[in-house]
Amino acid sequence: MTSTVFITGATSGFGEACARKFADAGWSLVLTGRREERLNALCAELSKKTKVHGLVVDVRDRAAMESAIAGLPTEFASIRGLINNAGLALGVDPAPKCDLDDWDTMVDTNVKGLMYTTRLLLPRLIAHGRGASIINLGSIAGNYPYPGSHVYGATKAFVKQFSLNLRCDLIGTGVRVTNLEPGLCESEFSLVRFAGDKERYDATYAGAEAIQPQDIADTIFWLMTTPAHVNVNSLELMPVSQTWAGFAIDRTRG
Ligand code: NDP
Ligand code: 8X3
Repeated sequence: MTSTVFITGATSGFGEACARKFADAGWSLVLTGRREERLNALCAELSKKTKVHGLVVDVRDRAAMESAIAGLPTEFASIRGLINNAGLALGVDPAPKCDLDDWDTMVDTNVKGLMYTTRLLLPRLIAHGRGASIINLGSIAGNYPYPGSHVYGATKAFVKQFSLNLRCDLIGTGVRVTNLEPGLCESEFSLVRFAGDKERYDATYAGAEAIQPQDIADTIFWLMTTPAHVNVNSLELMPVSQTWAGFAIDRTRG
């Protein structure tokens, strides 16, 4: 039987690269995103290679997620892989300058959206059993603090602990869970974070040889196709150019 992968946030970046990668490998796809035009164009393109079902849905909308998943056509009903990828960062200002609406949006998307998708698909993943996988898009921001990360990093720390905790509850089901923790990757992520500021976007990646969405898609494909008895709990990736900057010290105190 053909395997089906459910990818949230397939309209750009990692999600889109994953859709292409899994389509090339002959998997069936359920693709989600809010931008209807982009999603439809991708579905139309990939349906020349494999079976594709597009869902224009906002992961923050619990009722819409419930009905989209409940209404999956029979041929897409059995899910072997879930890529919980939809997510975003908004801003890098220090916490006292932040807009609470932005914080709400990050929590609603990165935490609650991921939570809804996971819970709604768990019965299908468990029914698939051995060989099924959940790949959650965490981040280095969930592992290390940096200025301006505040709520974004905290949402990714949630993703890390949720992933580990899920493993406990999925014992005996055969369903695997991985928290994938990338560092600097080139995608629209930074355009969204910098509210469309292309100059800041360009400066972020200049000379850094950042990880590309294709690198992430290759990694996720590998994670989902490792032998069924192997679970990669966490996997942190950085471009070679990226390391740590050390601790900050306030020297105005004496
Ligand atoms: P992109 O901005 O390129 O893609 C984000 C995707 O998420 C889009 O398809 C977007 O689709 C979707 N999305 C955002 N909000 C919602 C929502 N409310 N409902 C449904 N879909 C939504 O970013 P990346 O591909 O780089 O990021 C993917 C994931 O990887 C994110 O979780 C991010 O935090 C994480 N990550 C990114 C890193 C990076 O440096 N790029 C590093 C580490 C982790 P649409 O707007 O159409 O809804
Ligand atoms: C995205 C990576 O370093 O911008 O999660 O937080 S970082």
